[in-house]
Amino acid sequence: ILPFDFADPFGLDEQLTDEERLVRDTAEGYAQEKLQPRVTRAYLDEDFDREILREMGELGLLGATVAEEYGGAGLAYVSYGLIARAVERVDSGYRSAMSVQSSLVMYPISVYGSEDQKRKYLPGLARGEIVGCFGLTEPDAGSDPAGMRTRAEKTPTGYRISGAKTWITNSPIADVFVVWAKSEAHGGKIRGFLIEKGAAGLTAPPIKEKLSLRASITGEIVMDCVEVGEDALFPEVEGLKGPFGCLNRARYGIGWGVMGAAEACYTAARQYTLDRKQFGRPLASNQLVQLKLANMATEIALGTQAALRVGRRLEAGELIPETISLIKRNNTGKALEIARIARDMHGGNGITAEFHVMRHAANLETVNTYEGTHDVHALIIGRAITGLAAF
Ligand code: TGC
Ligand code: FAD
Repeated sequence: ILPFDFADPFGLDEQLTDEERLVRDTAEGYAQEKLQPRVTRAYLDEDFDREILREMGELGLLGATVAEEYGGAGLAYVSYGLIARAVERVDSGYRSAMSVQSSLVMYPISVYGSEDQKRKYLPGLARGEIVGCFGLTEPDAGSDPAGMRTRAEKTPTGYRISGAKTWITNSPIADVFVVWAKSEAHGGKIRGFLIEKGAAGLTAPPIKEKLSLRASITGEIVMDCVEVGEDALFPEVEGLKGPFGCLNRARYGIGWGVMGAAEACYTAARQYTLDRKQFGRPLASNQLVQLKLANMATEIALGTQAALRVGRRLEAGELIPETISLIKRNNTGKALEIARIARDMHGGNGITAEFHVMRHAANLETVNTYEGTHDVHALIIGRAITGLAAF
């Protein structure tokens, strides 16, 4: 009989390779030493420090799965997941910045882009010298991106793009915008375009006063007859499978990332209830408290194993989008529940910035909504179970 490890009941650590442990330790070290000390101020001030992307770039944490010849780290999917988990242990907003740059900007350029696009953008994005954003959602097309209104019209030299995207992570500080639009020249099919900051008619106003994900910067993308050349078009992909292909990777990363936030809340609640005494004994000696901790440990152990399984299948070339929906949905829902309960277990202290748990809970409200809401992922899984689309 071996002892129970409260922080890793199923021995996740033993299931990793030496390289993966090294990546994890690098990401954990950076997140705890450099991100944790600045997160409270950033959150309260609603400020995203753009330098963070440069720091992540220096450590090879951006575009982890992108080939080394284009500046990526050439790592496999589990390593990418471990980076997301380490960063989100500090704040979901910092993981957001990393996952947008990696999965929603570098990934599509690396698989849908022309050779020129790859050489032009990927090395700078990998170093964090340039910032990217991903524009799919519109004011009237959130869960149903097929309903987008943004249009690209053909011009003699390229395209003229008009429309508005909203809720776009990093857009106010972006240098390059991945924008999805219906292209008249391609039979109204959705196509991807790379627009550069400074293009005439392009603006990206911030969305202020968020009560969640405050250490992440969010904005709109407003395109008023923005002219781009033919070289701005992703040549290799057409239809919604373009953006969904990126979302598969980002949602997978979220499946890992939220487990980091959940672990932060669980370990904080464990320590707090061991240290704090009421009725003459530690809070942790009460059955109700132990039940909550047992539930947290169980969900985290199951959630990380599920994320690892999906990661290993991706590494084997087995992409089953519904299994990604399963971990994005379930792990985020469980992490949100864990953060709310950890907040409760901290009593009055739990509502302060100093104890972090309420910040995680507030952040996870967004994570439950973006990249496909909790219910939309249920419908994706439901469609696969029944063969019937319910949306
Ligand atoms: P549907 O008919 O299901 O599919 C249309 C085409 O797309 C293909 N497809 C996929 N391809 C690859 N991976 C997937 N997961 C795919 N899912 C679908 C499909 O095969 C088809 O291809 P083709 O060749 O036949 O045309 O499309 P639908 O319109 O019925 O979809 C419905 C639904 C609900 C599944 C979908 O619209 C959906 O997932 N909605 C949620 C929207 C969403 O996730 N938005 C995310 C915006 S980005 C974001 O939130 C970033 S947050 C960043 C951060 O800060 O971390
Ligand atoms: P809606 O689609 O209007 O949904 C509202 C509610 O209705 C939800 O509960 C939903 O589950 C439910 N619902 C919708 N359809 C159905 C149905 N058929 N059956 C049952 N219930 C349904 N988008 C990007 O493109 N790029 C980004 O970088 C990005 N970053 C974001 C950052 C933040 C901070 C936030 C909050 C959002 C971000 N998003 C981004 C947008 C995000 O993807 C959308 O908010 C999300 O897809 C939901 O769309 P919506 O907000 O329009 O909600």
